[in-house]
Amino acid sequence: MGSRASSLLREEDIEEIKKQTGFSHSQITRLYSRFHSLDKGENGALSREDFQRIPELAINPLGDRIINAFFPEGEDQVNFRGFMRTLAHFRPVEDNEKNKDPTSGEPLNSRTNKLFFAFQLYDLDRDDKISRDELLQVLRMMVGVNISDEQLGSIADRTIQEADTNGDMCISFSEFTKVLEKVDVEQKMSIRFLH
Ligand SMILES: [Ca+2]
Ligand SMILES: [Ca+2]
Repeated sequence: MGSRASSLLREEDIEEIKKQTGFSHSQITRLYSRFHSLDKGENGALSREDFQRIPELAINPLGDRIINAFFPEGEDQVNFRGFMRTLAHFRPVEDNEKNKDPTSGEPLNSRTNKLFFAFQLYDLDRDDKISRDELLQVLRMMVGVNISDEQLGSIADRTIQEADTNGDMCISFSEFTKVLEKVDVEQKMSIRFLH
């Protein structure tokens, strides 16, 4: 099983994914076997149902939103490269990356990219703003049923009031960034991948 999976991944593909995502060679081959075992259709791509079999996502209140983030707009399949690009946002920032050559481009796991990933979980219509309604939807998913609509509404209003500096009653990405200025996003949005 394992050898069959890794034989489908060519050495040059691994090198390219390594460059693009910062994952190590062994992480890529390990994630490839995971990808392969989730790929029930055995067509080299994952569907939404394939993702729903990942227990960590099945129990996450934002699981569906996170699953959505793996799919390019309008598509219902994601290949291994796309899978790895999305996962790369959750790669912890290693010490040796902190003073990297700035000309090599912004890595997918940078603070800004992690924040933008989180922002997009809210911005369902992708108009680059979080509206009150979009915020409410996420709040409702996170808090469950033990809180009234009225209470949720006032949490949403307060959050927007605090974040909204240009007075359009929506939260832009820069307003979002400002609110989370003091939050350790790098640490909160990281998953430990085995080396
Ligand atoms: Ca929006
Ligand atoms: Ca605003």
